[in-house]
Amino acid sequence: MTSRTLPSGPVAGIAAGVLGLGIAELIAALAGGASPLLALGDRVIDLTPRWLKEAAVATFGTADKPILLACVALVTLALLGVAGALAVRRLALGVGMLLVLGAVDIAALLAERSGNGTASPTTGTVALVVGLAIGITSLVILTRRLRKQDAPTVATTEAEAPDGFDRRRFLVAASAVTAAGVASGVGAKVVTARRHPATKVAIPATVSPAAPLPAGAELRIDGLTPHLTPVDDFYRIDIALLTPRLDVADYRLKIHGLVENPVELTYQDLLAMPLYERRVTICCVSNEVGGDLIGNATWTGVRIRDVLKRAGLDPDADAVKSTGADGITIGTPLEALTDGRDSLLAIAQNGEPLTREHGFPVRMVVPGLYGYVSATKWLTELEVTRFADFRAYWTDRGWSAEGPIKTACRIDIPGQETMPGTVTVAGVAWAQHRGVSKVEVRIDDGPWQPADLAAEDSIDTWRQWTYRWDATEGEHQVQARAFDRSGQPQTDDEAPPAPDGATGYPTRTVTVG
Ligand SMILES: Nc1nc2c(c(=O)[nH]1)N[C@H]1C(S)=C(S)[C@@H](COP(=O)(O)O)O[C@H]1N2
Ligand SMILES: [Mo]
Repeated sequence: MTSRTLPSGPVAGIAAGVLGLGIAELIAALAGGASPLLALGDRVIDLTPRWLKEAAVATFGTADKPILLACVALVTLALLGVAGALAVRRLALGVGMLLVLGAVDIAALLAERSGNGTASPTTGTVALVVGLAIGITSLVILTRRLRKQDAPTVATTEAEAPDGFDRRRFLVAASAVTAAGVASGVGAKVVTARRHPATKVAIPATVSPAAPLPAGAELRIDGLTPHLTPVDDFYRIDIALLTPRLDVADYRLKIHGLVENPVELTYQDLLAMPLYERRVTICCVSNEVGGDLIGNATWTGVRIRDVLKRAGLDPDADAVKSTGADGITIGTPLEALTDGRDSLLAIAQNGEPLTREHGFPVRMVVPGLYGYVSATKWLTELEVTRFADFRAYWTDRGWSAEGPIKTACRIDIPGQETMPGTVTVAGVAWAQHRGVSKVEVRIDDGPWQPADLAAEDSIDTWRQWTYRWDATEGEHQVQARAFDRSGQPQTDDEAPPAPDGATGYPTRTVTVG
């Protein structure tokens, strides 16, 4: 579309809207308010039906959030264009539409949870109202010459434009307004990043370092998942677009509920307790068979049982309901936190303080349980309670209250094509807190053959495996299955992730030639 045929009404609407939103974002960022755009995105996530969410995650993986934001932005731009077109016909219609869009965003902002350390929804709302006023003013000015005095004629192209309309001047003005809006938006991003620099904290020495990695636990095969997952490659699952930004200076962890004496711990209090370092593989319940929503890291932190002991447990309790600053609630069996496994309030991942994405400053890590029932990030509260007395974020949405990780494995190599001859089949297998005792491979529904296992790191981590396959030309099906230490193989029942974890053999169709 050339500048000649660009319809002026929509151009004016989009320019005015971008300016208003940009200013709103900038004021919100400067004043510590919640972002109007992210609030809208969060409401869309909340209102999205579960089947659509699952389809989005299945299709886009962890890119689902940026794609969602892009969709929200596109729809918003389209609606702004409509508002501009309406404003040319009748100003009141265009302004009315902007007011409706603003009202929707205000509703989204007010529904935003203002947890410990997250930006204020009220301040975000004030910022949006200012932005809205500026947007409406810009719309009035930009479309002024496009409206005929008394005839509600459509005047969208130069030929139809009313007298006194200078298209070149209009486009210059619209571009300047849009540019100012974009600049404000970029400014908002910069301000937010500056305001919350990655907090520097030093992790004290641990009383119990992780055991050295056994020789032979890391097979170093090209294409095989490394035993330790770098933090930057670690999968991420968040319910919210607004990643909480907590400050260690005013961080408080409340431990209350069925306890003898409620406790409140600061970050310094936690650092002063004995720190343990352990390698634990955590996994998402949404992980499909063969999926990559799983990662292994060295976690450093305080044992949850030590913290609970400080508060003193009521014998009636059977669960801990934890809360994250993003508003999530997670229910964990008390037993998994006290039975002797190394359940941690982690403050570091792979030797570095947690990143904001992975729960800075404190998160839970519980060997053997899916993340949605155990791995609370941005942890602010532990309420000792009973499963009968509460529901958590995901159980409210149909997922099981308890989520032990199911024995499973993944085939990393070969890919879908390979050369004939000896081919290395390799992958990882996991059965957290039970341990992997065996992996088997079969080709084209033939007999199961034992794979070679890497040395075992611990029963709480995954284990690499390899198998040498004499591949002949043609299309073949490669399958694998893992066994836990009790000798129990993973099930071949094919089940989707909901409600308590996917099952079935990972299968790769390989073309050899
Ligand atoms: N506060 C908070 N904690 C959370 C979540 C979340 O959305 N908010 N997601 C959970 C889920 S479903 C999983 S699988 C793990 C993922 O942790 P990661 O993002 O560090 O990999 O965190 C869990 N803890
Ligand atoms: Mo998850």
